[in-house]
Amino acid sequence: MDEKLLSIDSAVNELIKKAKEDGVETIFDRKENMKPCPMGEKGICCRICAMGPCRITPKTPRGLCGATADVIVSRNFARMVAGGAAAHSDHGRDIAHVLHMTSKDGNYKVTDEEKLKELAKRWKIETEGRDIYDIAHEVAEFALNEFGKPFGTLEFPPSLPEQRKKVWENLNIVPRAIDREVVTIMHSTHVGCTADADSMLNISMRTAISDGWGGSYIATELSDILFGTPIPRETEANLGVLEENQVNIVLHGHEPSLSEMIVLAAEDPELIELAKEVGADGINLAGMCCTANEVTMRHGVKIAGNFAQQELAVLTGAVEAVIVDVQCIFPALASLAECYHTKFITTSPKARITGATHIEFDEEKALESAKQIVREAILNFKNRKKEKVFIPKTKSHAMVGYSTKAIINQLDKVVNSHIDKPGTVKPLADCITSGVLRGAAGIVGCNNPKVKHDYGHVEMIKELIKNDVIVVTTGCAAQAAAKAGLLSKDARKLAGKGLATVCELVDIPPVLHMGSCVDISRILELVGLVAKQLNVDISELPVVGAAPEWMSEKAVSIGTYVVSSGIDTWLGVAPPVTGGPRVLEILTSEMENMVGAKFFVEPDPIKAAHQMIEKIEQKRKVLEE
Ligand code: BF8
Repeated sequence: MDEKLLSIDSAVNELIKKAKEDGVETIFDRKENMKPCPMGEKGICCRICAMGPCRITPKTPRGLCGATADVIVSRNFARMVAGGAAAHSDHGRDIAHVLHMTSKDGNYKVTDEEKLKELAKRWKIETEGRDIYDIAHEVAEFALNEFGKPFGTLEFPPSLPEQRKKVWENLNIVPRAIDREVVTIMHSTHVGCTADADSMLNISMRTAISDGWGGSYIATELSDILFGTPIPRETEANLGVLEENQVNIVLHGHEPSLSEMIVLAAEDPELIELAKEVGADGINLAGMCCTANEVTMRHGVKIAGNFAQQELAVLTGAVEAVIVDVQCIFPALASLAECYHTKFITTSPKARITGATHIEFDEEKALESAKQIVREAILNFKNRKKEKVFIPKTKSHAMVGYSTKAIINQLDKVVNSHIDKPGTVKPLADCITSGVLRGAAGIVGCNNPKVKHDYGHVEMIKELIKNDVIVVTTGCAAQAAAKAGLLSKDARKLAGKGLATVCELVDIPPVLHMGSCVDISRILELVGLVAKQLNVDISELPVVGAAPEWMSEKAVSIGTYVVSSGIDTWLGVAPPVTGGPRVLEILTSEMENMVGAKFFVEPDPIKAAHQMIEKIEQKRKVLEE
């Protein structure tokens, strides 16, 4: 294994070296020995019933039931969409339950009353003269109904252009209730149901749309109501944010209902005192993966790293606890933590991990629960072994927290109030139509050891901003950008002239951090508003998407709803569909006729960026006609 080739991040390479010295294994070692199954890679292995597993080969071109390669591939793809949509949407549901739990004197409160009232009005919930918590509870009930209502279709937000809705109506892919779409996939992929790739992909699009414009959108809006709509903040990113003399707690996972309470608990004077009693200078929180995005954009909590760095945080020997809830958590953390003093604390019954310390997070007694967890971490400080500690120096400055509202606030700085109304995306739309900005790109998604760590994200972003394409980013891609200094206002020196000028005038970095993966709904909202401003469909905008290092089922759902929303999307890793020629044809070609966008697969991020720029220029021509 050549460490130099594994990451563009020096902190990662230093810690991979330490792993060797310490005699412990990480994902980078496991990757060496893992040979992905060639059948699985093409999507042509069917494990849906017990007659098989059936593998499609030239000798066995059909499964025992007669399913063709395309049927098998399309079912496997649909199940990935269902898994991803379920994870995002269940997160949204949990947040809705927390909103339902809010009270004036409780741990969970309404923070953004204005947003709550706006949403209530949209959903025709009375707001006049009512207690804010009565409104909150009714909004929560309305949201919860969106998951399982028996009749009607999904309640779309006003950012969805009418033209887009028409496209979906014509294809009969307007989602009904969110859970219903996930269940429909599980049913349709059962043995003896859908055996038609075209139909299977239509069902997949409908489910994915229910994630992006439904479950994820709800997760974002309700999180903002509960914990505040993000505003631009300064932070720092990379493992260098860990502190030698403090109790280091890494918050990893997704749902802000846990992390928000840990942030509060870590500010408790008694616990800070306890930290001092055990010999530390204080308590240092650092985020990992999407939880990092949630707490950094609302509190400026520093970012320890992204998906591929979770083991490396433990390897520093300076982390008292890794506290996790759901999604994207390596089970490997349990055995790795045993080699150090780190407590690996699971908190959700949805994600229990053998070998972890399980302290169930009780939302009814949220702060008390959070304090108990933080106390565990503090008491563990005494077990830290000085000789095992190595904290890399690397960290970068970053600006985070560009919610749509925050972006509009920034744009208001350049509005000539004699001509235009403030509070709209018009200045952004004007920059795009005038060509000062050539277009916009959403760079999102994970780390995947099939790609040199962070290389895909960082190189693609650099190439795009150099060519006057403004970038918005979420998830682990956002953290790669943060670590590479691309979320800093200084990064405007890497931007083309047009983008640099806009950044200067509007006082923003060229790459805007929009949050966690469920917050891709913020990107949908922004592009939807720009499309409405220009009275066009989203598919007509010079806007593209990419997931250069994607790996999760959530990313499959995201990619599918982004393309279904009319945004061409580039993947740096091929999805497991190459064994189904019809499936491949639909995803990479025919979807364009259906929804006005399609998937592209290009492992080289620079080449992909140029394909994206070419697409942007094609769309500009049509827009300018
Ligand atoms: O939801 S980008 S590795 S952390 S799946 Fe996971 Fe991928 Fe990171 Fe957040 Ni998103």
